[in-house]
Amino acid sequence: MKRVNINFRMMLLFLVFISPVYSYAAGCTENYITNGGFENPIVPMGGTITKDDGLAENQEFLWSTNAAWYLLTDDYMLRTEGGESAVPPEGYQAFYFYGGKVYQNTGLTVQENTRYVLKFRLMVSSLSYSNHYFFAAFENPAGEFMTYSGSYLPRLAEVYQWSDEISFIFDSAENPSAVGQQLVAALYSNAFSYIDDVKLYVGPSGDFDNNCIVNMKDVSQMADNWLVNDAQ
Ligand SMILES: [Ca+2]
Ligand SMILES: [Ca+2]
Repeated sequence: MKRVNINFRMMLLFLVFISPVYSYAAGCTENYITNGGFENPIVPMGGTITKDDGLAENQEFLWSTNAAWYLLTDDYMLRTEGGESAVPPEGYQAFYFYGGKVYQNTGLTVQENTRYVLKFRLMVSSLSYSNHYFFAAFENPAGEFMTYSGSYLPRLAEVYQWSDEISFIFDSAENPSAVGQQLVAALYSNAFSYIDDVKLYVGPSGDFDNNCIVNMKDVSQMADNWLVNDAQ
């Protein structure tokens, strides 16, 4: 919450006090990522499909008709459980890539005062290079960032161990210039990275506890973060 600024705090207070219950009509439970578990196309159990197996003819491509992901990467592989790696946290398959980005056009247009929460699980096979990074971004179709995270790699204590669910949050109230643009969710890495269980949820600005309603509980959570961060 370090990037929460004064204007955003005031906007949240306005939402809470002027309209006592600000709920989000679209609901917060719909997942806007397609094939976020990388279960399509199906890989024979114990096997892999690699770049050399003809998944793609070009470096950048639509992975398959129903798979929804686009890749811009040096190397990648769709893999199942087994081998030296940990069991995927969702389903049987996970995705591995090295260098570049994996991204999906969500089909959403950024709305005013809306909160976009991208969730995913991450695993790496090496932590030995200090210049390795893995970060998430929301961007437009031209690849221009609306916002991006810091690297998540420092959080990972061990190799071949899936992270807990990571949440990357973009609140359009903090970047009004993004409103009206198509929303692309992207994951960038130059490490040997495995990802699985990618999801995107949409809710109202300031809904810190993700219950789809902005009320005093969110204000108190914001205040807690405010005090913690301002004390650092
Ligand atoms: Ca999976
Ligand atoms: Ca809430």
